[in-house]
Amino acid sequence: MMTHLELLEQLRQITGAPNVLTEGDLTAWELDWRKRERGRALAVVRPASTEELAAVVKACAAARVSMVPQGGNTGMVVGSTPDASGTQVVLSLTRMNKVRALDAGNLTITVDAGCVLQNLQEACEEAGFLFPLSLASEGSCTIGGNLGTNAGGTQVVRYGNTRELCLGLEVVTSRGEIWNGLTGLRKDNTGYDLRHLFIGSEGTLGVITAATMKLYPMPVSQLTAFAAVPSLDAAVQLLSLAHRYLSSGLTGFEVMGQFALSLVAKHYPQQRVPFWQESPWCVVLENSDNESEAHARECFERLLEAAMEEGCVTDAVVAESMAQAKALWHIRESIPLAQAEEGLNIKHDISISVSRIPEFVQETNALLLQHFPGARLVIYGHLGDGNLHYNVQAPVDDDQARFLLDEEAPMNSLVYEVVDRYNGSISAEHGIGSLKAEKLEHHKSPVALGLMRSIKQALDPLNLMNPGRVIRDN
Ligand code: FAD
Ligand code: 2HG
Ligand code: ZN
Repeated sequence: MMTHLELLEQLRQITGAPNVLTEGDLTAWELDWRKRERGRALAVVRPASTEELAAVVKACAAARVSMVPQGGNTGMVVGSTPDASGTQVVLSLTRMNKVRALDAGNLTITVDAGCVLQNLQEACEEAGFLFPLSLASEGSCTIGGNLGTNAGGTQVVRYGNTRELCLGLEVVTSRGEIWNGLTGLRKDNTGYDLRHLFIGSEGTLGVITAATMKLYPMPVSQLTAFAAVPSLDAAVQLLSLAHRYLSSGLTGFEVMGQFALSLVAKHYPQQRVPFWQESPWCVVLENSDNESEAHARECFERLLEAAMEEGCVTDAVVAESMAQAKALWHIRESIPLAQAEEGLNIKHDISISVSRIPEFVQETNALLLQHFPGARLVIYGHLGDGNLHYNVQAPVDDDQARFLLDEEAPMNSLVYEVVDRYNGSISAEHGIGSLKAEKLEHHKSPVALGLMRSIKQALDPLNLMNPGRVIRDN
């Protein structure tokens, strides 16, 4: 068997020595975004093409060295960083970042997996199209990572998750073969749809190297409103009205609790956060219109008038300019960053049916505060999709590290037990990674887990692709 030193030499020959990092400060690749775990890599390898990546995977497989695919390293569940063994190779895709082709007639774009999401959005915009995937991490996350996690974000209510935006993939398998499935076909029933196995597999089945994604016409007008709502019930009522009044124009519907907004006001005082002091909940909503700005405004005004009449909105602002719209969205997008400023925290990225969310929050809040007095609830998220970030910050003046060590496991059990009773999901959009791998075993049926293990065994028989993530080896 090849030694590690021999493998490193081979990797240098494939990618060039400067693209095999073994020394110096590797924090950017070894520490996860939430600073939950620090790993140690045998090497960080940065191939420039699919062929180079395939050769790297082949070499690692021959040496029986496991690999961790990594894009922007913005994942929330410790899935893209190596473990602490010093024996894993990080496959960093960020040098593979080109737009390969844009087919305007077919409304598709084909792009390397390491392309940063924002660059992809901008390339589409320059060509007059919308690529609707939108996350606060878009300045650094990659389309490969988005596909690997099946990321959600703020436009799912209209355009779906990353999975719904993808028509084809190119993948390097765990054996180092290249599968070219880059079709721009909207209909193709020729056997199992392999693309769907790799999407959301978090690097555990193979490495996504390119993708063909759907494009949409750029809406003529995009209007944003920020509304104060008296309760979560009122927010759900507003959502129903928004579906009715805006129909497919409704492209974003996010809810934000008062404490979540107070963190933005506290850590980013330059941002002017409307209504947070007087309202327990706020909603940011977006109306995209293909007719005209005047039409978009008219629809929004009718919606907000009806909502105020029904008492589900107490106050609202509609952005007057693109800059104002951006500022309102920026408030929402700053919540995870403000939470990170506040300190280490516990995240529950859960989904349940929209109509049951108010009841779920009321019940879980009461249980949680009974068992963990003083815990501070940071509740916000993609209400339009039934996805809440039901997060928890340590009590004021408590030691955060101690809080996580002692309280995270029992708190997760409590929250997820309620999620189960509501037939919900313990991971709506962030995935499983290593943080939730043990939990998955308690929340999936033995049949589902058995099928997942069979897929893993078939596609990665040597368990070299991101081992221990998603489905554990036991
Ligand atoms: P990484 O973090 O590098 O990797 C994530 C996972 O995908 C890992 O398991 C990794 O092994 C795998 N992977 C990476 N690249 C590939 C590849 N080419 N082939 C196969 N597997 C691969 N997520 C949401 O869903 N919605 C949000 O609204 C959202 N908002 C966020 C806001 C902030 C401020 C931050 C920091 C994160 C947010 N995230 C959100 C989480 C994160 O940005 C997404 O999960 C994103 O899709 C990860 O992309 P990445 O390139 O950073 O992937
Ligand atoms: C968001 O919606 C992201 O802002 C991050 O998914 C959520 O930090 C979180 O819990
Ligand atoms: Zn989210």
